[in-house]
Amino acid sequence: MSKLRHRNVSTEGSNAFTGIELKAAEDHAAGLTAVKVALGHVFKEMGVVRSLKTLSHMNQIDGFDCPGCAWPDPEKRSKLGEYCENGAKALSEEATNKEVDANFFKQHSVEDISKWTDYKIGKSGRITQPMILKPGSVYYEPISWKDAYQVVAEHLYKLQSPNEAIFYTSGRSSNEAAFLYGLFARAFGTNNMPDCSNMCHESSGVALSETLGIGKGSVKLEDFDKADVVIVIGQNPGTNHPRMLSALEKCKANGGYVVSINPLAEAGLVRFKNPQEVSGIIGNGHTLADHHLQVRINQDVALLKLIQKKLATLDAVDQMVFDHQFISQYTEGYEAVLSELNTYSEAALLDICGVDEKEVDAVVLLLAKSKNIIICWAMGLTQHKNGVDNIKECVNLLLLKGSLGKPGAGTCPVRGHSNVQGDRTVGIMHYVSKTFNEAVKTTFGFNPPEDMGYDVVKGIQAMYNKKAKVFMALGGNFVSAASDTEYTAKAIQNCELTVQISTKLNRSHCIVGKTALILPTLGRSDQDVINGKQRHFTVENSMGVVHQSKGFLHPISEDIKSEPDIIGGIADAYFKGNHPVNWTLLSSDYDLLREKMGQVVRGFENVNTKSKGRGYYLPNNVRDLDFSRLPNQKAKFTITELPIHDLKADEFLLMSIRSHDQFNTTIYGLNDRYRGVYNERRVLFMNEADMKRYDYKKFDVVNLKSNYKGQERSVFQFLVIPYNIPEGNLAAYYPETNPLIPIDEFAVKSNTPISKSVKVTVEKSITL
Ligand SMILES: Nc1nc2c(c(=O)[nH]1)N[C@H]1C(S)=C(S)[C@@H](COP(=O)(O)OP(=O)(O)OC[C@H]3O[C@@H](n4cnc5c(=O)[nH]c(N)nc54)[C@H](O)[C@@H]3O)O[C@H]1N2
Ligand SMILES: Nc1nc2c(c(=O)[nH]1)N[C@H]1C(S)=C(S)[C@@H](COP(=O)(O)OP(=O)(O)OC[C@H]3O[C@@H](n4cnc5c(=O)[nH]c(N)nc54)[C@H](O)[C@@H]3O)O[C@H]1N2
Ligand code: SF4
Ligand SMILES: [Mo]
Repeated sequence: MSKLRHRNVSTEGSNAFTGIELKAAEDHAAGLTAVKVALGHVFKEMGVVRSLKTLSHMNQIDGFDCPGCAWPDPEKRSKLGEYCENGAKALSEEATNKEVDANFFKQHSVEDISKWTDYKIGKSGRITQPMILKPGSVYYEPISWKDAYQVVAEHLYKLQSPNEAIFYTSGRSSNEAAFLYGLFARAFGTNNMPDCSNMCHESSGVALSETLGIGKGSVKLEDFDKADVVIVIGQNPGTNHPRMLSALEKCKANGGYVVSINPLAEAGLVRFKNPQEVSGIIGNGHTLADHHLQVRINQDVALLKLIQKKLATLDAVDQMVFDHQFISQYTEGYEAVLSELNTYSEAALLDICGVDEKEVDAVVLLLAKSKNIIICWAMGLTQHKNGVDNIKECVNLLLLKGSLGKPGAGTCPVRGHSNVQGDRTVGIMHYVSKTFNEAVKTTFGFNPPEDMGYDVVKGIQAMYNKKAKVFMALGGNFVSAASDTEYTAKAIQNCELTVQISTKLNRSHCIVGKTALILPTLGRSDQDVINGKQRHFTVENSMGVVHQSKGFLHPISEDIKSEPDIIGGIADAYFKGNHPVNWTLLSSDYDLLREKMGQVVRGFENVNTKSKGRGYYLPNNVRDLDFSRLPNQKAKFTITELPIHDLKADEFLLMSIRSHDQFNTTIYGLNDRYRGVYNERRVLFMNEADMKRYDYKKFDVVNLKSNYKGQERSVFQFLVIPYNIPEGNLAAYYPETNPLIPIDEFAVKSNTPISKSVKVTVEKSITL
């Protein structure tokens, strides 16, 4: 447990064990257990009547969008309920009856709270009133909204340059809130808008923009019904996007195949029982993944090159494997990629990726005869030093097969937070878009700044070096989510002011600047009423559908405000009427806000009307096979290199992953049911051969260390458990392992921390 300056707070909380139990890893996802577990969580937090009523509105047309992941809703919504176990958990977490109020903060100092586990902190409840932590104090005190806004305004005035302020966003915010927040940051004069996606799908955005001209995926939900093959690579949908399993199921029902590429044999991809079908409840479910390629951590480029090389050999015979018509009409760089593949031997690639050759060959044959291929991916590809290249190799494969811009084919980066894609679309970005800025100028009458802002990593470094002094967060849990926890904590503590606009309590409310504010906000499921009229907002899902979302629950407190109202309040206090934008009007009238958004953001014209009902698809050039935005008006094949890790003899590659009972830093519970781990998060998944080699027994207590550029970082007290994971690879949960990830180790071009390939050593813990 580490102690930090000016308040004696902990970055980690308690690392005491909670009573581990292991069972066989489940070989299927969903099924009746999922329904039971889901309802158990919801009833406990919300009560039975309130839960059932609320759940019946989730993901329904005219209801509210699930606060969980960004997976889209189907055209037809099931009356039985259109949500999964983890959606229900996300709702119960947000809509809990428990309150974090002034009394709570009187009883618990930030020092005390910080020593709790993330699980315990999160379970405290919903924050019900604005609070301030004054310099030197360890107890938050109540503050009025007006005074809170004034505190922010005064700190902003004191800055020597607008670039000393940082405006972070997490992907739960609505389009309206994110647009207004970005507008305020620009009006204030900075592009310092780091976003959770910098730690998430930024590598996808960079790779897809460079190769295909749009930083988003191209498939629609119905494409899964038409695909010959869906490849799921570096993603664990059974836990993180559970309703995606229904889409995979449909693909298979229509004769398609599913291929999983993952160091772990994740439950959802192996077998799946659909609780909405009787057969799913009483039967055994059915196999989802027809092939599982158990790749070594971060050796996907080797595997993808091997697959392409083998496909090229087959194509050389009859020119029937690749889509040569597509390649010549729409792409550039094909010959270069093919000759680069020739520089590798199949044996070498096979050896590097560690996959069984028979399995690779089976997949190659399948791909050779398939025309419509979808590739889905998530953090298993993006969070590596070569995250951008990982995705470029996926694009190469799709280009070879002409699997873009037609039904049943395309790119599918599966997004994390429910509106992370929308937040970026409406202007949360640290880089500068000339067209966006010009539209802001025309619509609002001020000049947005033109210098590049900080992303997450650069923002942390700026705070650490005291170049930034005010940190504001529209949602999220920055300290726990970012890499290099100790460094990040110190960076935050260097700030003069930190402001958290939050629904629930988390560690980032304890590890704060000299002055800290908590501004409580409405969640997805809450009714947003002003002057007796209910407002709704819009979100964009992972497939570019913009639709409306309308809360259902009466808010837990009268003293909570909507995100736009809070941003408007801050902007008003800062500008005091001396600005071309009427912030009070714009923030309170969402219809007006949307109208203005339509004048600035491409695809948002008439969003007020178009977003009603099922919503509408935003423009997507890949769907139209229009690559005119790219330098040579062609989609681009790219050449990538194999990643080099230079592991020392005793070093492992560690991936930090999510358990089944968490949403990022929010811990729903202590079980990882699908992997068979119960009542404990401090576990280290290790191959049995490695355990033998290093003489580890099940439940041995170990510490993990990373050593980059001579700097040692450690986390303590993890229980070794034998698991089906490639030799030399390890897995443990995020955020417990974040202190091991150096701040300056991130993906080339996207700056995404290397959360999935951290070099570590393991040592037995000496317990006294
Ligand atoms: N219930 C729940 N849902 C969530 C979240 C949550 O925490 N809980 N988080 C949301 C967010 S923000 C996001 S970004 C997504 C995250 O969704 P995922 O990316 O599915 O989440 P992770 O647990 O990080 O899992 C990464 C997967 O990649 C695999 N993997 C790791 N390294 C490699 C590699 O080198 N190669 C390959 N091929 N595979 C690898 C891991 O074994 C694991 O199966 O989920 C979203 N949905
Ligand atoms: N080691 C490691 N680190 C990682 C990852 C990893 O796989 N491994 N994954 C990365 C990824 S993919 C992501 S996206 C980031 C996540 O980073 P963040 O988005 O910063 O973290 P979350 O845990 O999602 O934030 C949860 C908090 O958001 C607040 N919140 C919830 N709903 C709302 C809302 O509607 N409005 C507002 N204003 N606040 C709300 C609550 O206070 C809650 O405690 O973490 C990254 N960090
Ligand atoms: S798949 Fe994602 S969006 Fe759909 S109900 Fe589950 S958590 Fe919510
Ligand atoms: Mo994410």
